[in-house]
Amino acid sequence: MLQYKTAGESHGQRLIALVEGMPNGLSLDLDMINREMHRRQGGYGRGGRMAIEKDSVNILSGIRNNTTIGSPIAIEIANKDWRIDSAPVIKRPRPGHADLAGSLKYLTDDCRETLERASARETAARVAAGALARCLLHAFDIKVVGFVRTILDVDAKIDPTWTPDELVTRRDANQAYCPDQTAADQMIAAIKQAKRDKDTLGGIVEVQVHNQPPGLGTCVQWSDKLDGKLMQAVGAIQAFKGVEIGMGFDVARNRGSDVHDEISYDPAKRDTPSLGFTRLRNNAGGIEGGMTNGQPIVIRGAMKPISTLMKGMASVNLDTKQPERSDYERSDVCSVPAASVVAENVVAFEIAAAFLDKFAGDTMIEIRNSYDHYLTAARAIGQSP
Ligand code: EPS
Repeated sequence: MLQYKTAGESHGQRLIALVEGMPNGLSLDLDMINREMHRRQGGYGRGGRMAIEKDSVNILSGIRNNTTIGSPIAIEIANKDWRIDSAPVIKRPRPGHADLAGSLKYLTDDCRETLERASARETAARVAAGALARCLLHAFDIKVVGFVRTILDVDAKIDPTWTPDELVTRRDANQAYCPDQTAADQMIAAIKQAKRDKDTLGGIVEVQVHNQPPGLGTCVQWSDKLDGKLMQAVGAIQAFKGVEIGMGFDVARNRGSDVHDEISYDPAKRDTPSLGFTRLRNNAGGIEGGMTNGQPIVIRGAMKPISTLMKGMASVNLDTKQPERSDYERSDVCSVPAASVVAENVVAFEIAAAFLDKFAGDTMIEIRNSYDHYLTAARAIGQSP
């Protein structure tokens, strides 16, 4: 079973990801992993902290000559801004942040006790684990691409015929990480205006997965359903308040005949992930019954605006209980582009985990054999032996 945990505080010594369940024999693409680390630090709307940090991974265990040996993989990312012991106390909780809920939970009048771990700095460790897992997906030509779909009221127009490679090229052409350049310009203008107004912005990110086989996930046990796992992974990113797959909440506003994706068969497509079972549309977002159905996975997450506002919001002082403006610390104006990198990589991790659940083995050799046997058998469904 592929799984990971993270450790580390925003201004602690370092961040850690511990990944367990990677098979033996997977060669790691460290350049790709560090590119993802770098992308997560970027995107328009980031604040001063990202000028300080230079995130890159140091893999401490589980590899030999950049190839996995089957043991747990410990990854560290250094925090240059390490000053947790001297960082100022925070007495005036920021609405929307973990400050107040955490102070009530941990019985403290200093919000820093909570915010250090609640901080989205921790997503650097999630990206490291997810990018590591992508090395496995790359070995099977499975592509995961994340991008910004919406910031405030600016919606990107995404052509459903764009291939994953096209999406990546278009996305990487601007600092909004948005494949629609016209929308990207408007998003950047909106972030500039929010900064002038001492305010913050949220938005919607989308992740697509292409070329994965059908049958990942399961309908058998609620806790193993792939849609549930993906929704947890995306919904657990700091500041995310909503997740939808495919048509999402609009399924509730339409009739069955307008929602479900009718099935046909095209023998010419037998060698694609659909195994020949084609659909005219993909409202299901690639998952039916908790399992991949051979269509691309489409998942979106809604991020609230950053809760640290330069102009503050109404709050109370935890000592006096008197009304005061919430505390302001150096912060981002909008980190939706960065969050799209986080979403992309946490989704990649869940797909890799589901892939290893289905094609399990101690070594890449066994996993590849299992995958090839499955595809051969699946293409022969309905044919007499
Ligand atoms: C964050 C506050 C800011 C962000 C940080 C998340 O950090 P600082 O308080 O040090 O200025 O820059 O994000 C990161 C450090 C990061 O790597 O993404 C918060 O309170 O969540």
